[in-house]
Amino acid sequence: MKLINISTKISIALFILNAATLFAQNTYGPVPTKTQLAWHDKEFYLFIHFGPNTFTDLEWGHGSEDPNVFNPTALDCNQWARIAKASGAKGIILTAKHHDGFSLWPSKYSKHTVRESKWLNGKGDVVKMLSEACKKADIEMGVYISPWDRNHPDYGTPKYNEVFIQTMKELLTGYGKFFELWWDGANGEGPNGKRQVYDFKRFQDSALAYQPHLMIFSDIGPHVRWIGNEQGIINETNWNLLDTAGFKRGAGGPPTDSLNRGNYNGKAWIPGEADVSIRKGWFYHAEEDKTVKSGKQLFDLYLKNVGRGGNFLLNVPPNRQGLFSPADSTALMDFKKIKDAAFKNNLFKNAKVLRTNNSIEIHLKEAVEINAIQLMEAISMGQRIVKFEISGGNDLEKFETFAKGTTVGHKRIITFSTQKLKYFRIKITESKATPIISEVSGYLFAN
Ligand code: FUL
Repeated sequence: MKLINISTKISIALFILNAATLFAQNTYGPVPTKTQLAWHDKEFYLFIHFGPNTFTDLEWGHGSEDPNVFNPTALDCNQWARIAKASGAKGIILTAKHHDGFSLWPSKYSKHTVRESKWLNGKGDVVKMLSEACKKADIEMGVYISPWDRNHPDYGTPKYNEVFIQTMKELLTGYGKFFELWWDGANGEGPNGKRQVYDFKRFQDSALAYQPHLMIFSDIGPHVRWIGNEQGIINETNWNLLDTAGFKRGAGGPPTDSLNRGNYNGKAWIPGEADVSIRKGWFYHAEEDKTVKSGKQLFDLYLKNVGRGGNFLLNVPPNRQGLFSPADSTALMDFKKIKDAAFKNNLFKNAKVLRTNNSIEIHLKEAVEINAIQLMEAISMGQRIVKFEISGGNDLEKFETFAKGTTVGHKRIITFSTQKLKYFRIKITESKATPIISEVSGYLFAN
């Protein structure tokens, strides 16, 4: 095997690919847009479920709640944004309107909003407060607007589609730039006992006319897909590709297994986003304080979503004061600490790197203890790698395979029992086209 020494002593990350190699390649299959590439880089951001349910202890409000139940005593969006930023989250997606139809901003198109509540004498606007707080904390913001509305009198009639478009317009044109728009697939009955026939085509065209760089999330994208469960776990094999023909949002969506893995030959680039709550429910319920996931559990989840090429959308619901609870903030800070410690020391930092067409060798000066390797694929060129194997040794003649994986995509973090090794080989054993790995790094995660 002919090995080419392409670099020695590269600090921080190890770029296997040089620009010349990249430019000599054509893209393969569907590729991400620039907006999608930027979205992949965000990796981790928070979800906030907040509204009347926080005060009634429901998960799905009926839409008939007295707006006065919404009365946070010390709401502070700066606290949410500060903690989000400190946890490493790149943004916050807020449930501006959940299925109960209650709008967290004083919408002209509804009579069930913060304006009708006692909170701040009806002068409050959570969307405005959060958008200002996110700007201040230098993170981005997104909105969840539920098409299902259990309050609106027009729901269940064609008129509601127009109401929904105007509602979106108000939000998307009145509060600055949002990075993501979240459409839940739920389509239940409204106050008239009727279900809505959603005009998603118009919804989508309108939303993109108001904000062309929005990433729209739903079961079938068009830009981000649900990963088929609410546990935050993506399949080890994760294609950023999906076939959506014949499928709808909500019931009628692609099988959950397809959402969880993507489609090998999918026609569109629609990467997966893993949503999960830090506690049992999506909304805050005091009796669920004991269900808050630990920093370690959050890190394990991170390995199963970001570590499998998707993004991590972690729900942290504010309590009745309108604040993140201490248990949730502590878990977020622990998560940040564990994650920072895990990736602090790239063991391949000063390695000698050699490559052939389908493998990369990492030669260290001395053996290191290692239990994790992170790979990144140059996804702007298309997702190509189907399978890889990692072997190593302390003698160049004697390599043993100790880990195997399938897809790589934006990021693949592969963990294994601790090995003490000097030489490593990452071999791409199956690829749709010339594999292009953009980064390899090695770590010793604490147990
Ligand atoms: C679901 C909703 O029905 C839940 O209430 C929650 O908003 C979750 C993120 O999506 O489908």
